[in-house]
Amino acid sequence: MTDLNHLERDLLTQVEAAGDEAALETVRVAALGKKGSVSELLKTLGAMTPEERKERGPLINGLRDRVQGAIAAKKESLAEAALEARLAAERIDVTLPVPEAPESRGRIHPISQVIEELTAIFADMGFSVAEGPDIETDYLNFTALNFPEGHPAREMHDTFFLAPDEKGERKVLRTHTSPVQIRTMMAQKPPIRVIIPGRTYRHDSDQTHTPMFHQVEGLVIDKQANIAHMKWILEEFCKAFFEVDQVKMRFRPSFFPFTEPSAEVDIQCSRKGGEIRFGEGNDWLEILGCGMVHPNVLRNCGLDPDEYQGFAWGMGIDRIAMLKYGMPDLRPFFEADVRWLNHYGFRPLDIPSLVGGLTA
Ligand code: 2NL
Repeated sequence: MTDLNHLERDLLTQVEAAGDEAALETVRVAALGKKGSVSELLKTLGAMTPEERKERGPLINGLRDRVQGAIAAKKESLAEAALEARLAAERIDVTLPVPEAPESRGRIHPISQVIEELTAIFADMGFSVAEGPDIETDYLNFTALNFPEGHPAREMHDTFFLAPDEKGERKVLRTHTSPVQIRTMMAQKPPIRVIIPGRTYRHDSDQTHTPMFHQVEGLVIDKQANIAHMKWILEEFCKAFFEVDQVKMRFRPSFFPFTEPSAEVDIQCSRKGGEIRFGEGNDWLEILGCGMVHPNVLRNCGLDPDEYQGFAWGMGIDRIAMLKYGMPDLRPFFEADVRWLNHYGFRPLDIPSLVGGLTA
């Protein structure tokens, strides 16, 4: 009797003391396993007389049931405690940044973005985009554009010439996008309204010049296309590109071989603390050159200057990108540094459109 009481108290104390499921399992095996203390007691019942068994049976079975019950209860409370501990220890950090969606990873280079912006603005005014080769003939790059023989731009000093071919012809890396306008005039009948964005090359390299840079030129040819149309188009372009409601412009007489008259165009700006703003202030900034297409150029393209006239303009894309987006140095444009691109680049889905503002 007292042995059974003693064993029971002992087992229940061990169950209570078990700190985790492994310790509890050890206690269970020691009591209820094949050779466990309680199992051994149960085995003694077989050798007893019926009277003895009648008396001892319920006591031993009772002991087994209570020990089993205590183990089951302890098992449940240990599992609960383990769950509580996990819940207390594990945290979801809701402040962790969500990774960018695959379709918005990567960055669009500012030059590409600005070309898209220009295209959206001029497309809205009925212009299409023309393209041409980077390697041009001397004729299309210079002669057709009314550059006289011996003009300084035709010097080795300024232009990248390729080795002469079997006919002795020296191709050039185009020094402007104008040859594409020549190609356009030779290929299609007016009215013509095109812009030509693209890579251009000059033998020039310093803080503000790279040997490869980008230009956009525009061309309008029609029977009556005149300077008033040109001024309107350029003003609408400047307002849309710099995203201002009004901007004063200044047309200064200038000279280009391919236009007559020619002008350089400044836009109104303010400069405060190194920051340039457009459409306000009393300062001026040169942004493009333009003019009425020279009659010789029209003739070179098979157009009769007495029937057709038009205007053209050209500007540096790299330069207007720097101005608009406040990029102080031109050189990183061409260094393929992902840190710079992450800073100044654009998200792939920020596609410029005039609907709801160019860069909304
Ligand atoms: C500038 C000035 C200009 C043109 C480009 C042009 C093209 C043809 C005929 C006549 Cl085919 N003109 N292009 C006209 C005036 C100025 O560029 O400063 N560019 C950066």
